[in-house]
Amino acid sequence: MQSVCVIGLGYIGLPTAAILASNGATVIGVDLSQATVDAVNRGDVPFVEPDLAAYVRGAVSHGKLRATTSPEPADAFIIAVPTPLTGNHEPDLSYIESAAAALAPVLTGGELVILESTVPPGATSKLAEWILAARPDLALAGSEDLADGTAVIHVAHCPERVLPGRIMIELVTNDRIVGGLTPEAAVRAKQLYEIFCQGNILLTDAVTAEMAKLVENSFRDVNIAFANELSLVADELGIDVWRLIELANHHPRVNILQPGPGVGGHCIAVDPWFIVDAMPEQARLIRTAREVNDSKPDWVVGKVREAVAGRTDLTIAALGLAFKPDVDDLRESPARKVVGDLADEFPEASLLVVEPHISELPKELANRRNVELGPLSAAAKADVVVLLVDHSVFKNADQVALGLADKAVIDTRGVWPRQ
Ligand code: SAJ
Repeated sequence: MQSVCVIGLGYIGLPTAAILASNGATVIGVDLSQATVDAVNRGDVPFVEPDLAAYVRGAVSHGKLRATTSPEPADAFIIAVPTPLTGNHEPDLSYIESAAAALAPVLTGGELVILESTVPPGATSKLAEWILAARPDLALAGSEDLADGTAVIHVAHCPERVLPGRIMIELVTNDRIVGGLTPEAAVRAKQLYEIFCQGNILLTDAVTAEMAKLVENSFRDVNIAFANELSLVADELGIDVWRLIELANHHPRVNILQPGPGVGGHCIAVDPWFIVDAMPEQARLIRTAREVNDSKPDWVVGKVREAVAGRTDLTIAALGLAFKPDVDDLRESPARKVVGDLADEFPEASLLVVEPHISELPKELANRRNVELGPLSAAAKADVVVLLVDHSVFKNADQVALGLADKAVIDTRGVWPRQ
């Protein structure tokens, strides 16, 4: 496997391209964005990820990594393009379809095509169909009744499972699952990942590999939904849900996760819908978990409504906008939804947002007359404090200086000592 063409130079594609190139492969990175292509060719990285810039710079300066806007011939292709959800919670595979259309003309036969994007079951087969529809002269390796001399391609799925912030480490150390449309495709994909992966590379079929990624994130979503449901039940009973969970977790076979204002990020809040969309009759628990977690921001807004008790001219401090602690990532963040809804519901109130990891509010909040970004100390003058993210800086805050004892406090993460 001398040359690899990586299609999609985002959070996964660019690190994968850079690590392959740093381990001796000749890599062509492909992205529709000319700005991304130019940045990579200068040795720059268009987003923040520890150590990635050094890998990209080194690979580009050694002539092992080059970026361009359309695929070029290579021994292997890795597709790492987005698979967003439509408004109806259906997967949008159009980026994969476009990638298939773009790479099909450069195939000559014998290539390995790997899909890395998170996808619904059956998408790897669909990818092969799209490629072969564009190139009827080619066939899938292992197909029955192949005429002598027919050029073939090998197609596999290898989902990424790295944690943003640790991508360059986890690409090397994590185990990987490789699912082939044929056993031979899986073996070939394993050989490619062996270039840089030191974890176990586990072989299976494509649909099982597709499901493995979705199941990992759905498992977490269902378990967080259980904790979020308990928070509603405990609130009605007038008991402390965090103490309840802490006590129950003393059982040797119980390990309940933590409730919060909802589930965010671009993975756990999205991937379970791929299973629900594929199997709506069977995936009842997975769907309900999504609904429980997605309804939690409304519940938090209801708690603020109770605390406000009809007053209009007041200050509400919202602590945190990120989707999880100690990051600046606001994607799918439930905190962001809570703040937007509070701004709508309390137009007369001043909303102070404290998010130490950003320097300006996201557009939909920056446009609001009654929302401003401020320092944590400013929360001291608020009437109501809503803690939405368990950032270390909030956990360690001086509660006396913030005057929390004299305010209505809605601590959605259970970080402050409770009565
Ligand atoms: N959350 C809770 N309570 C908890 C744990 C998490 O409310 O007890 C919330 C967080 O606040 C956050 C959301 O869940 O809003 C998701 O955070 P996370 O830390 O659980 O996961 P992600 O989205 O950063 O990364 C996940 C990981 N998947 C699993 O742990 C199964 C990661 O390994 C995957 O690579 C990543 O998704 C991905 O790319 O799919």
